[in-house]
Amino acid sequence: MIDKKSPIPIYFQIEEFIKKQIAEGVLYPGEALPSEREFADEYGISRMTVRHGINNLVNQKLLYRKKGKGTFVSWPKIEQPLSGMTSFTEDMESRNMKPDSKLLVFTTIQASAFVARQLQISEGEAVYFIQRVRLADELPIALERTYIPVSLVPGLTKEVLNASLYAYFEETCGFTIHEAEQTIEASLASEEDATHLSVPINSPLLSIRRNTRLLDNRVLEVVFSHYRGDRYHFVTRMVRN
Ligand code: 16G
Repeated sequence: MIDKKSPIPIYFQIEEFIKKQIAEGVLYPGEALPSEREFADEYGISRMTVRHGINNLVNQKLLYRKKGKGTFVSWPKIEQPLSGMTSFTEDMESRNMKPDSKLLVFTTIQASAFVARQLQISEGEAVYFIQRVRLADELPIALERTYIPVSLVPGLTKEVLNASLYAYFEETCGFTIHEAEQTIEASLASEEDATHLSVPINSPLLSIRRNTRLLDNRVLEVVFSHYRGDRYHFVTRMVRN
């Protein structure tokens, strides 16, 4: 595995070796790496060299350290294309990950002026306020705050919110979800974000607002989501014209 006679630096060979083990699934996300000493002893190299290679992979975010516990394999980032309009459930299922939701709040409130403007309804109209932690393979990915006009979906229940909202809109309500406007910006985790997303306070997040419209132009939802910056990235393909 490690060729000491090769002109390729040994720390780099260690990096490549660990990367290969991750790619081939020998090492899987969340798994602890052998200690630097074990590596060094096994391949007859110095711990300094092992640390050099591992540090590089920590800097590339392929590995992460937990104080006093060791070095672990990171989870690959979830990639969301910005072309098609998908639901969280679809995003995760297309990656063979198990989507889940933890419902924190489900209540009916009167739309504030701000929410009313977002939903294009009158101030004071009844809206659902839903707060959910979205999980993939049991790990928290995003904290969503959703507002939906009650008049659009008067029959919404708690049970629906444990599964896919979009599936409910389309299959049960017979709606045609047509388009959305989405904004994405950087933010830092508040105490509440940190608690629900299992990240330290002030960790980088992606704050997303999505206003979704039905085919008849009514606004179905406005959703404010906080995605973990270490687990999610967006990809867009562009054509130059
Ligand atoms: C995504 C949407 C959110 C929508 C949800 C429905 C973003 C930024 N947001 O999370 O607007 O409400 O999907 O997901 O992508 P569901 O059908 O799994 O409940």
